[in-house]
Amino acid sequence: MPKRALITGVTGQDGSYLAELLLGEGYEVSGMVRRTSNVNYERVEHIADKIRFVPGDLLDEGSIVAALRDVQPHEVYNLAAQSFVTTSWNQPMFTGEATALGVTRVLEAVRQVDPSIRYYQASSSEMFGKVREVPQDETTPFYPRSPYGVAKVYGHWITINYRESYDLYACSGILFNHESPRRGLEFVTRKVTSSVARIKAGLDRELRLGNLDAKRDWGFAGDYVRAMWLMLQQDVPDDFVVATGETHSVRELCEIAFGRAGLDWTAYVVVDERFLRPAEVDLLVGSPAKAAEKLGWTPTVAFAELVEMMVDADIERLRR
Ligand code: NAP
Ligand code: F7E
Repeated sequence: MPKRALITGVTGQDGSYLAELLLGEGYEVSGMVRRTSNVNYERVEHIADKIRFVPGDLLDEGSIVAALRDVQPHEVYNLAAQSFVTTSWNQPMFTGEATALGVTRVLEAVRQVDPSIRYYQASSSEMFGKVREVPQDETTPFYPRSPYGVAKVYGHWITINYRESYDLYACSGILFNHESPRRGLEFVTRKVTSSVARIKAGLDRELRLGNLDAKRDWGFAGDYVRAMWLMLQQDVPDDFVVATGETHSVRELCEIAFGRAGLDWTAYVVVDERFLRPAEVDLLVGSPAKAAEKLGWTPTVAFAELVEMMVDADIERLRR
């Protein structure tokens, strides 16, 4: 009997990589999708015939219960969220509904439909915000700096609370930034690599960015979804930081990305105040020691390799 998994957020970056991984592990994979006026399954187009899509929305408890009753999963990966930090200041209520309360809705559905379902919660390094220690690990106190970060702290603690209250197998993965050629265009890595491709092709002449000094621990999304899966294969549920242990600035990102295309980034990048945030997270760097020790997880793609992979993919995409 193959195992069944339900992924919320299957149309997103991580959902697409996780679906590939689970199909490769022999799972029957279902993906919860919300109604939108334009159907956009681009990231899962290549595996769409192998995934069962079920309707549902994080804002609608009944639809999540119905999806669980329908799929009868052994594992639920809750990846759906309003995930763009900037948008969380423009839409703080919606971000709270989806990214915070949405977690309770999924956990409640699991508890009611089948409490033996194993649950993964997509928590975030944004919870560390104004960091209390360097590097950040599973015991580092949280100090979120955006409505998104605050919502993720709620999601993290409600996951732990449901584990402790109802004995659910529920894990929270505190994942640091992870990127890929499938990353949304608004996030800084993809904004830079897609712009490099357009500038190289003569379609654009400049790239406007915000804070070039911000530092992030950037890894490859394909590596990070394996950590999610490993968390649900253990004897006891636990929470894990998933990171590379290295940190780099937006400036370094620009240097490598433009350099890959034979361009000098200083000739094209313009700092634009419109992209500064009301409160910034200056520095993130995680310790993946617990994930390495207990899950046997290590990242396989280094920062420069990741950026170059994304630039190459964006150049190839434009060429096609
Ligand atoms: P993403 O590309 O933005 O994907 C988000 C997914 O959530 C999309 O499939 C989206 O569906 C879905 N979604 C949004 N609102 C929904 C709603 N109300 N009901 C149902 N589905 C909804 O995000 P990602 O980068 O793959 O990240 C996956 C998860 O990990 C998110 O929870 C994110 O906050 C978290 N996370 C990400 C990172 C990272 O660096 N990528 C790090 C830590 C944590 P549509 O296609 O319909 O919009
Ligand atoms: O920003 C700076 C910006 O939007 C990274 C999400 O997946 O990872 C992501 O959140 C840094 C910030 O990602 C621009 O100020 C400069 O310091 O790529 P980002 P994020 O905010 O770190 C975490 C772990 C998540 O959980 C989130 O879901 O880059 N930056 N100039 C810029 N950022 C953007 N987007 N655009 C700029 O022009």
